[in-house]
Amino acid sequence: VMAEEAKKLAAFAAVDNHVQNNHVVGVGSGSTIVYAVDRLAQRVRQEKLNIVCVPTSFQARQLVLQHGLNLSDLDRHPELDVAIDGADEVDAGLTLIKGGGGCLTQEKIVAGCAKKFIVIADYRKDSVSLGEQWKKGVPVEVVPMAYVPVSRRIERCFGGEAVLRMAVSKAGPVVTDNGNFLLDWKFESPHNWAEVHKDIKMIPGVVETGLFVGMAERAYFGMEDGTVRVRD
Ligand code: DER
Repeated sequence: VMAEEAKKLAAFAAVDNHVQNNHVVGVGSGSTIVYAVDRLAQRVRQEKLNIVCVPTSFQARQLVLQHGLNLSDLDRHPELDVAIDGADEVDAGLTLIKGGGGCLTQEKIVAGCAKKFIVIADYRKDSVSLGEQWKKGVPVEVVPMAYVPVSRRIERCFGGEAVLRMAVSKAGPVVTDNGNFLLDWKFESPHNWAEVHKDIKMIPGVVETGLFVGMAERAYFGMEDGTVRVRD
């Protein structure tokens, strides 16, 4: 099957296996999550499910509203039953690179508030180690005034290149939903991702990294042969 169908397979499997009546559901960002929101809306209609959704971006908020799902937030629901989100790459130990869509900060906050964090992806994200398939690097959200010193510090301490993400449909840099800039750190070798995440997070000016270490409970991969592979 094509990648889009594979995304749909993973999304449906995750929603069907992990969302129950009266659940508070974290809704991720990106393209795969669209299929999950479709399925949520379908199940709400068919099963008369009573759920509320906490979005992780303006995009996710629009998806929830457009599908007529109940919109909520962390003020009302600081603890979620389940968060479902995509990933740019998943390694054998369920460490993720996220942030290809620039929404990593709110995604990580919501994922961290959920009892279960479930990842949905197509086969192109299914790697043994990070960097095998995803070549755009690790996104790092930074306070705009600090992006140059932060970029230099990352390159000096960890190698590779940390590049300011420039917008396509807007002049200048991408500005996140939180009003910040993004660096894409194109690392050159495998790292101890838990360590490098903590080190980068401590650099003054860094808001969040796209390394999700020890957060995901399970990943569903839609495969090319139409099956769904599960990684715990
Ligand atoms: O930007 C993000 O973190 C998205 O969740 C991304 O990691 C997955 O987006 P996709 O489902 O469009 O591949």
